[in-house]
Amino acid sequence: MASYSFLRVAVSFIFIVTYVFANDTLYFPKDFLLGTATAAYQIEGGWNESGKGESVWDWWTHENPSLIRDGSNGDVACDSLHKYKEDVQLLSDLGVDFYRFSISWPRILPTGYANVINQEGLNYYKNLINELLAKDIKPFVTLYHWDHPEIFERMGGWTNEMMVEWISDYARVVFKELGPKVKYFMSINEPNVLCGEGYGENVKAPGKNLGSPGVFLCMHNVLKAHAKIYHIYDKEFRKYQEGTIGIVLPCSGALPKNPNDTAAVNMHFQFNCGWIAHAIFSKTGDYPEIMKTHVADNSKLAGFSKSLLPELSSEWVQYIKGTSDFFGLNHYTSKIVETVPRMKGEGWYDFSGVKQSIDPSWPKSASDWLRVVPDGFREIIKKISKEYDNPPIYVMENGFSDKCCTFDHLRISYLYSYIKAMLLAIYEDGCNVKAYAVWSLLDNFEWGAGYTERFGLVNVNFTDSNRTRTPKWSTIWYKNIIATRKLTS
Ligand code: NCW
Repeated sequence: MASYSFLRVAVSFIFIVTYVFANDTLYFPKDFLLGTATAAYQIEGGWNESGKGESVWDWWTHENPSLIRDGSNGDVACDSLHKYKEDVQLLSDLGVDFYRFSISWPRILPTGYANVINQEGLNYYKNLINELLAKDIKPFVTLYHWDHPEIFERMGGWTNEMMVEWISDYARVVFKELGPKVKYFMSINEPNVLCGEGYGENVKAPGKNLGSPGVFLCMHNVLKAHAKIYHIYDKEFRKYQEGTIGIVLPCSGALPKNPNDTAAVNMHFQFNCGWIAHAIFSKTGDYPEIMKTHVADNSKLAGFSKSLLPELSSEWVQYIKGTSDFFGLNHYTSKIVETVPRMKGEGWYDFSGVKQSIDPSWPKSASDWLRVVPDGFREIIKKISKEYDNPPIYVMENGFSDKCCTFDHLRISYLYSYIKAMLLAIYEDGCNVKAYAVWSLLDNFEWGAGYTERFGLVNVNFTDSNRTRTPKWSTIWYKNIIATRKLTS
């Protein structure tokens, strides 16, 4: 009996392997979801229309045009506030299963607070969702993609723990108003980038430039905010709305300089991905142990009497643990890492004690930070799966930037190699990846890079007041992938 079962398993295995890998073709698993992503400030425009209040990004770009590479802003962006029907038609032509977009908090709550709801702003999202559903496209809604109401920044923004309450009140309004038609929510996009570049440095709004202490404090409050948002959904809405909710983390890959230096890979992971992920997805919760020790030691060496990493009380550790139904992963690129005794630099990443570099032969994109390293994608998916007991992984962003062109063959080859790496992680490594989104549907306002770096499947003409959209070659390529549910070289 036992040997029969073994034979059956072996034959099925050979069949699956032959089927999947024949002709170098990889099929997407059944029920796998394919989509694209955008974010409110990057595409909507209408910065002071529809009763919207001022966001921190409105304020930042208006105050500091010299900090944006081309001096631009998101005042009009892709004008999706007015052109959302055209966007949904593009999505429908692509054939996507889902569309990930974010809600502008000050468009719904112009004063920031939940006691004044802007019906016109709310209607914009209701109309967008209805349009998507009419075309059989699932809305994936991010509550917060960095554009909080400016009023809160005057009170310290994410360095003020009151943000946990303010964003929770906002989340409750979104769940109540939009939740009946939305089954996939994401709380917060990329805490590390928000806190690192917006609070530690002067690269993104609000440009607080507070160094490492500011980053640690911001991350601490963002983590608590996420947990509270999750519990609100879980306790007050899930029963009636039957949806899912998770956080989206930016996890870059790491390849060791010295093949035996697994410590460097792990250290990089814990400081990059694990910082938030360990508290939410691990069995013990809390910040990663290695991070607590390392930051405490380095804080001492730097002359601080207490670790710069704030402590999570045992109540908070319990409250935060388990607060994500899926692992939302944004991944673009990787680094080469090596262990060094102690970094002397003051940069916020330097606290990790890992030296990062790149291989100059890795193909470039238009973004300094983005090199093409598909193996790193497979590795990071494996690491997340191993570290957190194989959670469902939703890849919520992956994409490539260039400067122009509708014949975007470099984007196609990037997407091909990354999707292949992901499918190998599923089939060969047993990882539980369930969804994948290309960043982005449209060329859009790329934060500090303005309109100089383009991530879109669809070209947008930013000099034309109509913001004409022209699908690139990658649209045709991705449409074929979605239609056939397979990746062929
Ligand atoms: S800036 C950034 N992005 C781009 C942005 O358009 C989107 O809104 C974000 O979610 C594309 O995806 C995210 N990420 C900054 C990543 C910096 C990572 C540095 C990695 C070094 C290895």
